[in-house]
Amino acid sequence: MITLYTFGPAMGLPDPSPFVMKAQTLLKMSGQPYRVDTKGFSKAPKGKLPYIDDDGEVVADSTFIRWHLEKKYKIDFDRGLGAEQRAVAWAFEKMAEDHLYWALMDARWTKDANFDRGPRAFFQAAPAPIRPLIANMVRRKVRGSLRAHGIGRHAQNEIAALGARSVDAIAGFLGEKPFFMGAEPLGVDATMFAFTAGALCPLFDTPIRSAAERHANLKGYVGRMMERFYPDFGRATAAA
Ligand SMILES: N[C@@H](CCC(=O)N[C@@H](CS)C(=O)NCC(=O)O)C(=O)O
Repeated sequence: MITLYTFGPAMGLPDPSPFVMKAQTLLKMSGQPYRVDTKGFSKAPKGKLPYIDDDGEVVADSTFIRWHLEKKYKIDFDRGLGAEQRAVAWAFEKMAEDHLYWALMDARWTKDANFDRGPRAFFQAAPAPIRPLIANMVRRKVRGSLRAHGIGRHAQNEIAALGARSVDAIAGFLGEKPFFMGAEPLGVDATMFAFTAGALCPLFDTPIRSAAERHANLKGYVGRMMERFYPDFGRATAAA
């Protein structure tokens, strides 16, 4: 049985991490049985979630999880795509993961009001007297990562403009198609869904969210993916 290590539902999303949502959606697409464990962060082999334990074989990183599922269970998450479409799918995934992700991190972690509405809750388990210290320490670490990436050297409005441009690109390529590459969801949809849902997250006040909300096709797409892969969660969130 596969165990997927996650943060657990938060911020109105199946998981606050788009990488965890991507891995979980890939597992759902694979049809393999799996269970979720929200207590594995401290043992994460690369210091990040997600990772899986597949009968003793530990695989860290959402892309390596995908490759593991493809190899071990003979799944082609790109089935039906030609070389050009596979290249487009890969390029969009990496745009979301290595570019849009950082713009979303900047919006969630460096803007005080957004931090208070979202990430601050991660520190609830820490003892009250040191909670603000830990939260500030982790925020400093995130700022350091943003600077090391490079995007953190820009002004907040410049970062948001870059993120919004990626959201526009996702909306432009999706167009009127039901899923990213056509009529049926493929591996790239796990990523596009996760990051688009993150961009649309109503908790956060950000120009990236405003950019995403201007695209009706993105909202429809997230709704379709939610209905297909997280029907109970989607309905419960809509009711709330
Ligand atoms: N390349 C990794 C990225 C995973 C990642 O960045 N996870 C974040 C959550 S979104 C994390 O665990 N961060 C904790 C940390 O950096 O301390 C993947 O595809 O799985």
